[in-house]
Amino acid sequence: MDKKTLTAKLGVDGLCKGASTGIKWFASEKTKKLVSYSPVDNQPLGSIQCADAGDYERVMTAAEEAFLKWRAVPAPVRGEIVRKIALRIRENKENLGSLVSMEMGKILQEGMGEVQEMIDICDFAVGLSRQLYGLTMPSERPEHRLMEQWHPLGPITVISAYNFPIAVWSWNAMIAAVCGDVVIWKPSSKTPLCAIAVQKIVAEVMEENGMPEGVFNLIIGSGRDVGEIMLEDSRARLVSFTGSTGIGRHVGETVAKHFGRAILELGGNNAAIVTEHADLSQAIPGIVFGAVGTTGQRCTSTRRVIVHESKYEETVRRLAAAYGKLTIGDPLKDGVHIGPLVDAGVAEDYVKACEEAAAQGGELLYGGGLLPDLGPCYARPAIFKMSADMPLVKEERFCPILYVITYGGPVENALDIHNSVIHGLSSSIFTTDFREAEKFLSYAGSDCGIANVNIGTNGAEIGGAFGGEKETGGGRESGSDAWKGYMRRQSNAVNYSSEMPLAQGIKFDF
Ligand code: UN1
Repeated sequence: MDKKTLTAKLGVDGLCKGASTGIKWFASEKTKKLVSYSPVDNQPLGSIQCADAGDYERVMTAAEEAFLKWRAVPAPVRGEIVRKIALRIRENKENLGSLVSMEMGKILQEGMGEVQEMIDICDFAVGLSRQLYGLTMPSERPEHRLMEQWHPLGPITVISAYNFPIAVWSWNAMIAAVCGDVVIWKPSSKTPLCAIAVQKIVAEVMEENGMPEGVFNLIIGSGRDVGEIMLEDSRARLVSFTGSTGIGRHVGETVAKHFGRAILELGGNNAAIVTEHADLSQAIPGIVFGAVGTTGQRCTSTRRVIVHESKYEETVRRLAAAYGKLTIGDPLKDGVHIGPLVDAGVAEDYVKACEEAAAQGGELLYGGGLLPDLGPCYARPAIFKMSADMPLVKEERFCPILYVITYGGPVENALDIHNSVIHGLSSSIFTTDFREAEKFLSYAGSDCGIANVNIGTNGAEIGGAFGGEKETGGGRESGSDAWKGYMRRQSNAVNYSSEMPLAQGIKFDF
């Protein structure tokens, strides 16, 4: 489908307004217009009249009002609404997946995969809506009941990044919605149209089902006009932020000042360990997809390969051969493996990263450089041989540059290198030796939030809690019991005796 037809179909053609409380859209006349460019052909895809502080206030007021109604809807009924949202997203899977590809640049397969993640988290949330369990505990006092309940938290803010323009919102918003929270979404200014398209689909379902305006809200505006205000606003009880460690630190500090909660999904410097017992027929495809999938722009992308010296030659030969077979080009075309980077700025960062790798003594093993004939955002992925102590290896660069580092001796030596970076998001080990695998998974193994065996670092399923340690921020979202972060826990003690005994056996007679 051509650009025009697709954007018209999804209602993101023409000048879109930057704020929405559901089916209502509005935006200040005074703000700048934001033009969204497609990195595929470097042409404008659409434009937005940005929201300002006044628009944010209107959104937050609607959200607060909606919260009082939404929290009163029984959780399984909220789940039923989410089920209907999932059905509508299913109907729009191809359109949304294509828009993600056009606006962000990831290949259509991955664009569709992203929409699939949305569908999956909706389905998960539907089941969850009947399982927001609290525990009951035996009371130490006679004829007393001790239990806990989970209550809706309030309005929450989701600030998402360009690399997963819609899925990350859904992991937060669909869980938050069944929990009874209302959501204000601030998407990346690099991918606003994807957010508008999703907001429209969701708003339609809410309207059709007679649900209040203000449960799902969208705000597109600059950091200066709305971003800071959102972070400082204590009415938002939780801020879920996905982005860089640098900005995440500021988000965490600002939210902490008003004792808000923050879920921080920040950078990663994810490594795959390839041991002397690795099956390279698994390791190579896992590493290749990990390093060049999404053109290296996932938080979970593989940045480092820590390979046993006995496997170095073969690993490098096979990696280079695999890279040589990859097709770079229009992400919407069949057979293309690598689309463009999101914009020319990131392409420039990539060139700089390659220059730094070489300047620090890295040896270029494959690729590197931009492909200007295809457009300003296309790049050929690079593999460098590096040593673990080179400064660049300790940093996250959000582009398809892969560092191969060797280790000798037992797997513990690989683990030392593995854990020597500031981030702690995702990790993997390729081995057929169960002792090595178990060491990697043990308390003395990987220090990351995600640790995989014979699977690459990226492509986590929604069923697990997603997030990481250290300067990755510590937050968890998506599956498992991550829902607890979106609710308010309350411990309850109930006395059904006619006495008034105190806990801890205290006597306080008068
Ligand atoms: C991200 O890069 O911000 O695990 C999220 C993965 C995806 C999500 C990545 N499910 O690679």
